[in-house]
Amino acid sequence: MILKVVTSNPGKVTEYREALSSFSIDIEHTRIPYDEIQTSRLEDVVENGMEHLKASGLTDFIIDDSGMFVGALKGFPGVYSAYVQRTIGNAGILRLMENEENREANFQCCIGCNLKGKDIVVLGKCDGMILKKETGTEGFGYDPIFSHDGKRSFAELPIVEKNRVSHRGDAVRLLMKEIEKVV
Ligand code: ITT
Repeated sequence: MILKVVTSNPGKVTEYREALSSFSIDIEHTRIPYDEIQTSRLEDVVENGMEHLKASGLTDFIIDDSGMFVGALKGFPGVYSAYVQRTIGNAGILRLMENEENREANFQCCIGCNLKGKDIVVLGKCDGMILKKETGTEGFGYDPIFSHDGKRSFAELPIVEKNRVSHRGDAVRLLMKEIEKVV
């Protein structure tokens, strides 16, 4: 089976390729821009994106909208994670978290999958914390400042290990349970 992963982020593609290879699903990186509506729910962004892509004739694809939600910042950057990463970046988040003892944060990944004419939407989660400094060189985005175990950042984990514990890995496992019902 081949699934197109529609994203501008090559880091996501690498993670999907690794996570789905054990299910004999091949990944085709597809870059088609689609509007990301401004809303407080990742699922709304994904459902809207799927409608847009299906209307353009695309089938058998995955899209992914993810966000990092920081407790002490009342869930910020959350659905604004892409904009915040592009503007203030990891250094900006660390500045906002200076002198903050509550480091609790979570990552969420919403996957929308269109397969054999059916739509599946799942939400994966990973609880963790914001580190005090950037660490590691793997991964992308917020990986150097996010840790699931308080010890190593996501950017210090080999991809197989990140997929085992991450929001995206969790979402893929939920997705596979649903795909098994469709195929
Ligand atoms: P597409 O929307 O084109 O798929 P994007 O990178 O804009 O790519 P998102 O909107 O889902 O993706 O991501 C929001 C931000 O969160 C963005 O800056 C990502 O780099 C970051 N992000 C998403 N998943 C992440 C992960 O697993 N680790 C670290 N940062 C992540």
